[in-house]
Amino acid sequence: MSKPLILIGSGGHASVLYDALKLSCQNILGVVDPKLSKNKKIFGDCQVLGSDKEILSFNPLEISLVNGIGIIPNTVNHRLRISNHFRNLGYNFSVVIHPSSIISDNVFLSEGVQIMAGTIIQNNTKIGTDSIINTGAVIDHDCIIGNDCHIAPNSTICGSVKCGNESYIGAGATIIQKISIGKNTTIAAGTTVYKDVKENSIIKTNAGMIRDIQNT
Ligand code: JB2
Repeated sequence: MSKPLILIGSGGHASVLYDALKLSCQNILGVVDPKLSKNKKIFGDCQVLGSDKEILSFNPLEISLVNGIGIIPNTVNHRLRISNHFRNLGYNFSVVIHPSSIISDNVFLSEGVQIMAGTIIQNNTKIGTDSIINTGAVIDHDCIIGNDCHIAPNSTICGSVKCGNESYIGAGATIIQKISIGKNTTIAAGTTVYKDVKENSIIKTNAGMIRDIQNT
């Protein structure tokens, strides 16, 4: 039996996670967010527990956390900061899997991975800690997705792609087979990537071809 859960954050990403958790019949104790008043309801019927310090009143062995703060370019550190803070206090982060996703039995999902509605993940793929595989994304066979990545809605990662830590693959982007994407890289929405990308790059779209690689 899985542990009761506390969801951190109450923005758009958290609301989508809440639906996925409810559909998979998880026991959700409530949401923490410093901007919300305690004992109110959010997302329809979810209890607001208060600010992050409320988590400390729960034994880390008896609950799990869900990081509801999303990853958009330049914000990854905030999500990371929250995860690191609570892991250092002994809490763990639950894997979230929307029941409509299709995931091969031979896929490795690390702690805190979040798999949203309608995703497909094929055989022998590995997803790193806390990464988000967002709505309708497809990740084919033999891929390695690093830690703290966001594979945004409707993006397509073909077979045997490697994606470094803290990388962001924008909505509708396509990465063709056997490509390596370096860590901390942003692939803009709609871009098609045909060749390897160095770490710390920003790839922008131009009719599906790589136009611009800018080292930051
Ligand atoms: O330290 C914090 C904290 N800092 C911000 N602790 C807690 N418990 N919550 C925190 N927050 C809360 O995160 C904010 O008060 C806010 O409720 C939430 C961020 O919400 P926002 O809607 O701005 O972003 P998001 O992270 O939910 O969604 C982004 O990323 C998703 C992946 C958006 O860009 C979405 O469009 C995207 N789908």
